[in-house]
Amino acid sequence: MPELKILEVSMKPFPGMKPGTSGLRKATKTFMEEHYTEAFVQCILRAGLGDRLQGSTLVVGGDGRYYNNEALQKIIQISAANKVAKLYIGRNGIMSTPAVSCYIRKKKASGGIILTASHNPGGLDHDFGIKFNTCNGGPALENLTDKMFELSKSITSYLICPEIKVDVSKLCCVKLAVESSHSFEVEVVGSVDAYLELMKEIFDFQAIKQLISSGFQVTADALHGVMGPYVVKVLCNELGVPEANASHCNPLPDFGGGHPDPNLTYAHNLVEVMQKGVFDFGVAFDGDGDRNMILGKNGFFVNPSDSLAVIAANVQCIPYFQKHPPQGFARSMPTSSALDRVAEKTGHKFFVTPTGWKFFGNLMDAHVMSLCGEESFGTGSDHIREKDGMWACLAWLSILAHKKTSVENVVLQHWKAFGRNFYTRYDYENCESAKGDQLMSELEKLITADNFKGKTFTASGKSYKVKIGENFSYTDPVDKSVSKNQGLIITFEDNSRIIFRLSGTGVSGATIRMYIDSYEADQNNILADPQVQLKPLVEIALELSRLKEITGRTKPDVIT
Ligand code: VG1
Ligand code: CO
Repeated sequence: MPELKILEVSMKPFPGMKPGTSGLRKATKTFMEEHYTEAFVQCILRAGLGDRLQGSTLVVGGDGRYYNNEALQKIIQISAANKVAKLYIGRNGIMSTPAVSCYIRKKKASGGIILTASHNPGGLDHDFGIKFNTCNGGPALENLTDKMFELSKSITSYLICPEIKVDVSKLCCVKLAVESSHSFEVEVVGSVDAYLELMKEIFDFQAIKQLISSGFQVTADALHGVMGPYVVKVLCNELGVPEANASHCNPLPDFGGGHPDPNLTYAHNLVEVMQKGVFDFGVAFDGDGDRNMILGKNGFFVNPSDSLAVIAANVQCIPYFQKHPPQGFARSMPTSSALDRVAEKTGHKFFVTPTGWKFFGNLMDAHVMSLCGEESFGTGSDHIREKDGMWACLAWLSILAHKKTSVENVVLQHWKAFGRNFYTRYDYENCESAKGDQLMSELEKLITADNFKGKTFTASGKSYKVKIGENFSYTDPVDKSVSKNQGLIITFEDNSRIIFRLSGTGVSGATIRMYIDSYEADQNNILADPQVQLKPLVEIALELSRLKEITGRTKPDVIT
């Protein structure tokens, strides 16, 4: 077999190749620019793997969005030229983010590359993205993504074997000989198999199957993202959910024109289906399968922060946690404090991290934390190092199988036992970048000034006295690295919080996120509507931030 040639292709560095909260996300057309994807992949390999690059093994997956396959072939060609030894690739380039994490760990791979912009819409006129995960299966930490960004500013060439083309539509193992006697292997693997095996080790499939066969009606919506095949194999084939109850399970390059984001706005289809009162349980997933939204009968919405707290309070329903009792719990800073109360009552260690899953990995690797989540519909445990949509769905089904009651009752019982955190998030998408920066810097000045503490604000008849105003900074307890500027927090005397952050996953302009968290211990009040209950704090937040004046926005795009 003649050896395949390695070419060194010259190029000019691209500006702004800075990975955000989760990978590099840009307009698809940017990734399609000549040399763009190649340059970033070269930066991942060189900066992400360093001296472990030669002879390394990588797992490659993706959510099937537009440009997935072109980018995948480039990764194959560049990996071969950079002396990577082996790639495991999900069939058709499809493998969810949690499944890639699972595969990296299972194969003891050096890392993985995931072709996804997650919940961002896909297509020629929308977004594409690339995430890099390290050998623990988790997203690359900031020190590595910073290295990638630094390299991207000076890189002037990349290595590629342009002759290689692998048919990824069939399960196969291709061995290739590359220039200077390097052997390179590509194995196309089933997207679901290894992941399904892991789920079977964690959950009692028999118990869930029994629940479903007893007439408990489950419906799932994959929003045309990567989860289609997982829903069919795990929920339908294994657990007996009729395929007719699984919607949008064919992955499409443009997600059928929608946002593959499982929230009340973008997964409104599921909301409407659930409101009809036929199904007992509804679940939707995001584009790359790491997020989940859980709904109960008649559309009862489980707030993601509550979902995390409920799972934490019911770990005994999950066999995995019986074998490995949870070490500790963690949430991201803007997530509601519902989990804090569970940790306090159950005596678990507890951590608050900045937004983004990468901050949880160190705590898990150090065995001090094993269950965590974010308000943005992400929940997971230390079975892998990513948030995991299907895992959350199965955790809920396990709890329901165990308690033999409705989703709504499980949540109500939780509020009765722990009190309720009223919570909401407002997203103002696509604001002008300069306005977003202005809002944050003016607000920071205001809330960190000496005279801010102790001030009282009143709106709609309720008053709140400031306990502290701060810009959240995190020191990783394991590696002691410091992450600054992680969001502005105003905490009041009753521990209610107003939080402002700029999104790190948007592609153009600024997305301003405003989060409101407020605790209610009074049992007579726990059924109130969060939007009514939180109105005074929303008004105070809008007043303090001058959001309307600065951005001109009178309404958020999404309310959760
Ligand atoms: C958002 C969420 C964050 C999540 C991140 C990645 O980030 O708020 O909680 O970890 O998306 O999720 P930001 O910076 O836009 O607020 V995913 O499903 O893209 O991997
Ligand atoms: Co995602």
